[in-house]
Parts: sequence; C-alpha cells; structure tokens
Amino acid sequence: MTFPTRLLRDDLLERLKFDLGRDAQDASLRDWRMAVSLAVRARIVTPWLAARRAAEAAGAKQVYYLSMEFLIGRLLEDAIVNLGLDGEVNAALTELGLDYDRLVEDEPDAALGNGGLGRLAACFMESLATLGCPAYGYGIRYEHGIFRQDFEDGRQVEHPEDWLSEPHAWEFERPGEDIIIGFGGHVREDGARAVWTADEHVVARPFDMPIIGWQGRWANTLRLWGARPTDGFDLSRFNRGDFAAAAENEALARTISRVLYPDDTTEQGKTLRLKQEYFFTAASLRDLLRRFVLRGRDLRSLPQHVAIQMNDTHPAIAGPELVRLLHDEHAMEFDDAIDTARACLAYTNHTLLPEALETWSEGLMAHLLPRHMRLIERIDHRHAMANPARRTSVVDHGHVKMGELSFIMANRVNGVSALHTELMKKTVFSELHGLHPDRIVNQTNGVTPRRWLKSSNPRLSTLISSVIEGDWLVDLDRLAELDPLCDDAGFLTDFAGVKQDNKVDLANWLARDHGFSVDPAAMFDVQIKRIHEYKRQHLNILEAIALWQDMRANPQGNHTPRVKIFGGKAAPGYVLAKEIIELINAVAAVVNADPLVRGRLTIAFLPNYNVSMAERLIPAADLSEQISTAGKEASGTGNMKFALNGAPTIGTLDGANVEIRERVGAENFFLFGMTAEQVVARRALDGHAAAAIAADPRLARALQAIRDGAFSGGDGARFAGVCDNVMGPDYFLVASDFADYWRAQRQADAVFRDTDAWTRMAARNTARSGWFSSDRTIRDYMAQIWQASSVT
Ligand code: NBG
Repeated sequence: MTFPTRLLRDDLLERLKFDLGRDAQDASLRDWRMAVSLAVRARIVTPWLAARRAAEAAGAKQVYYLSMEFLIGRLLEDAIVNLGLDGEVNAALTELGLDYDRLVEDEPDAALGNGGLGRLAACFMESLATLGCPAYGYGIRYEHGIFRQDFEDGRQVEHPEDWLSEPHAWEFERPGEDIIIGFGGHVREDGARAVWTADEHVVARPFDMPIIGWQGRWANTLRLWGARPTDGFDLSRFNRGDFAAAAENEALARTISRVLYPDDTTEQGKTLRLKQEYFFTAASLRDLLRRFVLRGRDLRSLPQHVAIQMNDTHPAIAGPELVRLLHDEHAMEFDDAIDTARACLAYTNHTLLPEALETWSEGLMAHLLPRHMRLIERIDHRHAMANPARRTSVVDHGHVKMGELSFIMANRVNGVSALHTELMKKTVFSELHGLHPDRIVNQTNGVTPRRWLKSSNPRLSTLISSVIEGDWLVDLDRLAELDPLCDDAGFLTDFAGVKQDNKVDLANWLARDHGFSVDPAAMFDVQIKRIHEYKRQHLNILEAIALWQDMRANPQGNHTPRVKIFGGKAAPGYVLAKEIIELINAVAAVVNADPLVRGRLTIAFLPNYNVSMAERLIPAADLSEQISTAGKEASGTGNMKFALNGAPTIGTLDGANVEIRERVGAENFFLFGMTAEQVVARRALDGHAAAAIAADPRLARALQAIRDGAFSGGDGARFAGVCDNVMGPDYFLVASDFADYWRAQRQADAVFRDTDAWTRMAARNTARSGWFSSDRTIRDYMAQIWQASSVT
C-alpha cells in the first residue's frame, strides 16, 4: 500500500485546513501532528472495516482480551510503520519543512497502563492484528492514566497525567452503543429466577481505536469504556444557584474512568476499584453478547464463537457476570450457564506475590454486587460438590479470592514463563491444580518486534535486513540466520556501529533533556521497570555505592566506565519503594559531583519512565539489569526487549530470564544469585542478612556510608527504611545475593573492555531472541487456549 508523496502532502494541507481550521503559516507542531495522524488514520479505516467484514463472512471465532491496562504508548509511528508509510510521510514532511522525529515525539503517550501486564496487552493486540486473528481488546479509557512522575529533592511526586487534555486522534467515540451498568440495590428471588435491581447506574460509553497489523493486512479494535452519568446535569438545582451540586452526578460517575489504580488503601478507594473492574467487565460482556445475539445465534454455541481472556484477576468478575447474563437474563439453566461461561473463559496469572492477588471483602462485594455475591457462592458450591477432595473455598474468612474464582471459572489458566507456571502449580494454585491437573498451561510472554525493533531501533533493523532476505519481522525465528555472522568481523563492526550510533543519540538526549553529560564509550547499564523491593533496584544502587567506593580507594584501578540508568515509578502508597527512589537520586547527586570518579561512573534516574522512554533507552543499552529475587518476577518482558536489541542480561534465574539464558546461551548471559529454591531455604535461616553482611566488607561499607549520612548531608536516619530492611528481615535477599552480583558485574566489566568479545555476545543475544516475539506467544494462545484461527 503506497501513496505518492504529492497526495499525502496535499492531504496533510487539507486536513490542516478543513479538520483543524488552520493554514500552514499558523500551524503549530501539534496541529501538524494532528493533521498527519488524521491522514494516517484515514488509511487505516478501510482495512479496519474490511477486516470486520471478513471476520464475519468467515464466521471466525472472536477473541476478546479483557484487561485493566493497555500500555499502548504512542500510536502514530506504529501506524506509519505498520502501513509501510515511513518513506512517504518522511518525504512529505521534509517537503513541508517539518522534522519527522520531532513530530512523532510530540504525541503524548497513551498512559493506560502501569507496567508489564499492560505493555504485554498492547504487544498482544499488535500481534493479533498482524496474525489476522479477529479480536477485540476491552479496557477502560482512563482520563488521567496512572500519574506523571516528577522528582522534588530526589523524592517522587505524582501529578495527574493529562494525555486526554487534547483530542486524541486515534479514537472513535460511539455514543450509539452506550451500555448502562448498575451497582448496589437488592436481589429478589422470583421462583427459580433472581431479579437484581441496582440502585446506582452509570453509562459505559465505547471509544474505539483501530489497531493495525504489519503491512496493514488486518486491523482489530481496542474498545475502551468511558464512564458517564445516566442523568448528567441537574438543571433545577443549577437554576436554584446550587452550581456544584448540579454537576455532582456527572463528577461521581466520571470518577470510574478517571485514574488507573486509585489508591485503594481506603474503603472508598477499594469500592472505586471494584466498581472499575465490574464496570469494564460487565460492559464488555454485554457488548459481545449483543453482537453475538444480533447474528441470531444460539447462546449455547457461544464457546464455539467466542474466547474471552481474563488478563489477571481484574476482570475476574466476568465469571459470575457471564453466568448471570446467561441464566438471569437469557434464561439458560444454571448448570448450563456455568458450563457455557467456563468454556468461553480463560485466565492469565501474572504474579505470585500474595499482596497482588486480589481479594474483596464479602461485605463490599455483597453491597456493590449483591447478585454476584450469591452467584459466587453457588459457583463455588457446585465446584465443591463436583470435587469432594476440595478443602478450601473461594470465599474464605469473609474474603472473596478472585484468583481462585478465576481458576474455577476458566477452561485454561496460564502462567507467563516456564518457571512461573511451575511455581503457580506448586504454590498459589496447588490445591486447584491437584483437582484439575490439565487446566494450567504455560505461555511464555513475548514482545512485538515491529515496535521493539523496527520502529525503536531502525538502524539495527536496517542492518538485519541487509543480511536476512524477506520479511523476518513476521518470522522472527529467522534472526537465527545472524548466528553464523556473529563470528564475522565485518558484521560485528556494523553491529557495534549501530549500538554506538544509538548510544550517541541517547547521550545527546540525556544532555539536552536531562542535563547529564555522559561518554557514549562507557557501558550503558540500564534498569527500567516499576520500583519494587522484589525487583531490587536497591541491590543495584548498593553495588553502585560499592563501585564508587572502590574507584575512590583505587583511583588507578582498571575500571570500566559505566553509566547507570534507572527509570520507573513507585506506587504512590508504597513507602519503601519511594525511599529507594530517593536513595538512588541522593547517591547520584554525590557520585555525579565527585571529580574523583568523573567519566568513570555516572548515575541517572530519569523521571516519568514510560513506553516512549523505553523505546529510546533499550536500543542504546549495553547491559540489561534483570535482578529480581528468584521466584518473584513472573516473566518480565523488558528482559526480552533488551536481549533482542543486543544488550546482554545480568540477571537471576527468575521468570523468563531462565528461558532467555537457555536460548542465548549461558556464555552470553551474566548469571548470579540464588535459585528460587535456594531463596526459600536461605530465607528460613535466622540472621541470613547479618551473616551475609559480615562476610562481605564491601556490602558492609556501602551500607555504612548510607548510615553515616554520606548521601544525606550527614543525616544518618534519612534512609533508615532501606538500610534496616536490608540489614534486618531482608525478605528479598539483597544482602545474600550482593557478593555474587558484584562478581557478575566485574565479569561484565572485563568482557566489555574486550570490544570484540562484547559485540559478539551482544549480537548473539539478538540472533537468538527470535523466539520471544509475541507472534509466537499469540499463535500458542490461539492454538492451545482459544482454538481461534487467522482469517488472513
Ligand atoms: C507482571 C509481572 C511481569 C510480567 C508481566 C506480564 C503484573 C501483575 N505482573 O513479570 O510482574 O512480565 O506481568 O506478564 O503486572
């Protein structure tokens, strides 16, 4: 699909004039970006509508992916790249005197997610479209996404994210397809049927975004729900002068789609969160049933036509809600309703952390969703009857366990890496796994190479295309063809050149936008992810302190220059994670100002890490930090992006690191630390942290420096939270893994000094990471979970 430049250029000028009411003289960068977005969007609409019709004509099974998060980031460049319009757009913009990169970068990130789970959902949407599998993504159109992170005195402060303060070029509002969602009220049993009369209602308004696959051959829909009041504005109150009260309904209804993960430490926060989950799940199910019934099909055949994926437990209420719709509203027998619902539903678990496994108090559930509370009990009871060996139950000590509910209501349950899936069987779901040994399957995560290689690393893509013929981007296993070239001096020089150019770009951006001056010859060592104790950013900063001390003590030592880059947000209510951010910034301030280590060690914590920042950092990274306590990171997907972009990992045997290491080869991976089993054993030993610190003078000195106030103007108490934790309970075994981490870091230093050896290692990471394409993951979901097929 190509359009002559002239046409696109004229199209842009027309859009500018007729859609935005501007002429070229007055147009701002944003006006131009909107014009380009509208012009590109127009080219998506035809294949998008055609895909809908083709799916219908083929009678194809529809996949519905329900997710609280879709971390899609920017959309314009994705669309341009997938439509193959890069050349044309570039040429048209140049003719108009505009800079392509600046224009693309002007688009705000769609901040509809928080971390890996949301980014995975976005990669999955892209792969589904590329593979031509008919699918809808369903989620919430958060007005403020998560939050915008800023640092004040090194501390994280949260500001509302305003990505929707301007019109969003990619969405189509569908006021004709509103769905009304109820909460609260009461349930009346009417013979065999139950009638739920809710006493609070909001409107779910769909906003559709087309998600275009590679080369524009297929497009699916991401349908996000915005909350609106059923009866917005109270004119009589307004006329009485009570202006605030007149707008109250509207404000209350809209809170549901205001922010992602509102602080749920308060009762109001919990209620809001459960409301959000029910809101989008119920709207999505009703929407898909409406579509199904319109075709005149029998609801009993629903599982042949529909597969519904619950992305984590946030949409877990889908089980009882679907049973309610089939049984209460469509008069299906109760047992049939459960069986039908279960045959449609599957559940992905993304974490074993106990605090992240959702539970709701029975009281809250019964208050907000009285009919569902009863259905949950009946579903659980029926399950217990069918499985007499069952010892525990979904409703336990006054709490509804959403993981167990999802498990019981799903025909397949999957983990997201081989290790995680095995641990799931042994820990959180051991009892249910015993009863249903075939239900749990593994689907190791993946990432879309269109975004994470083609658009974010054009230099590397070009190099790959110069040596691999044909469309390797949709057959990423073909990267293996690079393997023999990893011993070819010419190829290695080119590969190193790509990395170097990417690093120069990053260094320029760090200087321009963040005021850091770094040497592109230094090792760029990057840890970007949510801030969490299990991800152990504090292990990394302790190593940085020890390295700084070592450099000061041995100024003539053979140190490999390093730039340590951090990025990530901490949950607003997570005190220790916020202290870790503050500590990293404090250490950075001291180290970066120290003339004794200048040019050898720089620490940069970049505020407001998001998808676009990841796209900048990953292609320029030398070393990928994946250092979680083994057994805690379900998979990781950043780890895959780094490997694909030629950054070897320093990491533990955790999540997908295990599979990355297997594929890239142990010799191309800097392994350290205890295994998941060793972690459990060590944790049981009294005084494990104190013993590790006593055995490692480096770690002891690093901790002592913090406690002496070396990074807090002498205030030794400032970072007591982190220090006391590492020295005390140290649940995440920072102290116990420190010595081996230090060893692996120095090993990385040594290899890095041998440029050829390092480049070979980096290139092998790229050559052997093809398996981590989300196309592979989605193909496996289609075959093993959804029984869905491609229509193209
Ligand atoms: C995250 C895990 C990651 C994993 C992503 C995607 C949640 C709840 N879990 O390890 O922590 O890569 O999910 O599966 O966000």
